[in-house]
Amino acid sequence: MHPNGLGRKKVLAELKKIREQDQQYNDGKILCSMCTKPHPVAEKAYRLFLSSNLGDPGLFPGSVKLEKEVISQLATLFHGQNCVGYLVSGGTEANLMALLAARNMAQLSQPEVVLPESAHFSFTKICNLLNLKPVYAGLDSSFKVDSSSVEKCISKNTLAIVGTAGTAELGAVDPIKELSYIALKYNVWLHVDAAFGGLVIPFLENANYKFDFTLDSVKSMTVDPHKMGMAAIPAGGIIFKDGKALNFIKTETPYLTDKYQYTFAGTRTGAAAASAWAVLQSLGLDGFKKVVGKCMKTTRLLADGLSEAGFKLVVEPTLNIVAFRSDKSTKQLAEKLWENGWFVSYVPRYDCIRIVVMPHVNKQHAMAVLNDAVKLDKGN
Ligand code: 0PR
Repeated sequence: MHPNGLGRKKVLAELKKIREQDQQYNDGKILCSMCTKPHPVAEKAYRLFLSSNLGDPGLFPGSVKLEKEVISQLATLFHGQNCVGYLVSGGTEANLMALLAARNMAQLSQPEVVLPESAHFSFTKICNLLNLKPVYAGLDSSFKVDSSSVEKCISKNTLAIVGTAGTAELGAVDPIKELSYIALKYNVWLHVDAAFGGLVIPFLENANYKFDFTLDSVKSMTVDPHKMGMAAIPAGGIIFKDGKALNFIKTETPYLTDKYQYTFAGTRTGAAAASAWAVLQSLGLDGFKKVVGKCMKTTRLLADGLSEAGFKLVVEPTLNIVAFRSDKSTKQLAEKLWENGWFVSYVPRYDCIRIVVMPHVNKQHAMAVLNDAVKLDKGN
């Protein structure tokens, strides 16, 4: 720290310079991210609620109202009634809260959770923290979890099954309805990780994925406004079908304005609730349909272009994620794309390049990365 302080002007000038070291979504070169530039209304809303703390609800009833409304609007999107939930730091914490509730409710001495091989790595952290044994179920040829494999993984120690509605690597939507039957048969909790897909799938045209609260066994869902919800980070969402779940995750907070807290984090910014709320309210269902429609159109264009150029798609895209391979070294191509300023992911599990077509990625960006991929692959 500087002994006399540098003063606001100098500090801000310095910060502006440092910020230039970060990549900017607007450049359209960030193709490996499930986050995006916050919607302009989200930015404004965030600033308005910068000092609000959802960790002490009695002081910030306005912010609490926004959080409740965001959860209720998301729950409605998934046909839930009387659901409860919170806005947390992200999908990781949302998934953690779901499995914490399931674990504490089941009270098994050697608890296990059945996870698809494609489950997000947050579950590895969560199993570690909660002392759960992960039991991995295999995938089918389109990279969705194979429900017969899930059933084989069930034992007397199973407390929950996890299904993903929009996997992080390929955007695959697990057969949640089939998982729901299995969960019902063995009386275990079904958690749906729709961190990414939750704000894509309901707005797809001609798609009919069943993954919501109308399925009996779905007890909790993760859906993140800071991904396709275009809210400012940190805005993850956890929704429980039944308020009773909260009894299993409550902690006494005797001297606070509320006597119990249900989230893992104590201090939580109300700005996240405001920014998520602002986007949901301002875009509405039609606005989301347009955003998702545009992302899907660009996804299709990119996928078709890559196929025509001789690349192999790992799978036909279901959501706004394209995964492809080269006949030559895919890993090297990914490295070359990075050297040329295209921030794509290389996914070792499938030996593929993954491009997430978020709202900041337009048709021109897609065509430009396609052209560069073709050029760079030739020299590979
Ligand atoms: N569940 C799913 C299905 C996810 O895709 C993710 C994150 C999570 C849970 C965890 O969410 P949080 O990261 O909010 O805790 N998916 C992205 C991924 O792993 C996270 C991400 C976002 C990574 C932006 C990079 C990046 O630039 O790809």
